[in-house]
Amino acid sequence: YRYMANKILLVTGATSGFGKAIAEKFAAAGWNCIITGRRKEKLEEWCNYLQQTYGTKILPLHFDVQNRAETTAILQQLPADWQQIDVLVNNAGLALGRDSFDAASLDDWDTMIDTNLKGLLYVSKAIIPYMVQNGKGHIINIGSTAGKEVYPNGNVYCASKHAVDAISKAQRIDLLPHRIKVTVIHPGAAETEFSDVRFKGDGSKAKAVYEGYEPLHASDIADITFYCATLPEHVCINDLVVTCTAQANSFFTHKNA
Ligand code: NDP
Ligand code: 8X3
Repeated sequence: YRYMANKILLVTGATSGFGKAIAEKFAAAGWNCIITGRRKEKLEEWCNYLQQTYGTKILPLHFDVQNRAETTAILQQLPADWQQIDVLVNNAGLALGRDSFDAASLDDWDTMIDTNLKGLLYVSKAIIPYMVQNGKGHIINIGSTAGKEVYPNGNVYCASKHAVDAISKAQRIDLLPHRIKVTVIHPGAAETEFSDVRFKGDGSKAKAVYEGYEPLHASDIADITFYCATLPEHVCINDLVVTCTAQANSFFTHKNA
C-alpha cells in the first residue's frame, strides 16, 4: 500500500484488541496516531513501541470515555499540530456479563451504555468540529454482529451496539454536508480481551467462547479498517458485517466437537 505521511488517526481503546492492532496498522503505513485508553501504562508502552518501530508520531491520551467532562476537555484541546484528524475510529467498548434480562446487573448495564453509547457520543462531539473545520473527515464506528441481531442473554450489550448502528446512520445523514464519511464495521467473534472483560476475569469461560473454530484476529479488523479508511475520496463503505468463516451470524457458529 501507499506510505501516507502527515495523515492523522485517532483511535479509542488502543490498549488492547482491535484498537491496538488498528493503531499499529496505520502507524506502519506512516500515519501519525492519537491512541487512547484508561490503562496509562499499557498506553505508554504501546506508544513507545509504535514510535520506535515505525518512526511515526504517536500521541497517547489517557482518559475514561465515560467521563464526559474529562473526555471533552482533553479532546477539545488537542495540540495544534494534531487537530487535522483524518480518521476517527470509535472503538473503545465492552460487554459485561451474559445474563438473562431478569438476572443481569444494572451496574453492568450502566457501564455498557456509558461506554459503548455515551462514550462514543462524547468523543464524536469533540472531534467533529475539527473535521468540520478541515472540510472533511472519516468516522469509523466499531459496532458488532450484536448490533444486527439480539442473541439470548445479550440484552443491553446488543442494545448498545444497535444504538451504534443507528448513530452511524444518523451521523452519515447529518454530516454529509461537511464531507465527513461514516463507516460502521460490525465484527463477529474475535479473540481479544473482550471475553475476559465480559466474564470478569474468568479465563476458562472466556477461552470457551473461541474453542472449536478459528475466530477473527484483531489484525483482521485492523486490515479492514485500514482498507475502509484509504479508499478514494468519493467512495465510502457505509456498513460492513464481518465474521470468521465458521460464524454465520450472532446465533450460529460451526464448532468442531
Ligand atoms: P478489548 O477488551 O481487547 O479492548 C477494548 C478496548 O476498549 C481497550 O483498549 C480498553 O482500554 C478500551 N476501553 C474500554 N472501556 C473504556 C473506557 N471506559 N474508556 C476508555 N477506553 C475504554 O476488546 P476488543 O478489542 O474486542 O473490543 C473493541 C471494540 O470491538 C468494542 O467496542 C467491542 O464491543 C467491539 N467488538 C468486539 C468483538 C469481539 O468479539 N472481540 C466483536 C464485535 C465488536 P482500557 O481498558 O485501557 O480503558
Ligand atoms: C462481540 C461479539 O457475539 O460476543 O460483539 O456479541 S458477540
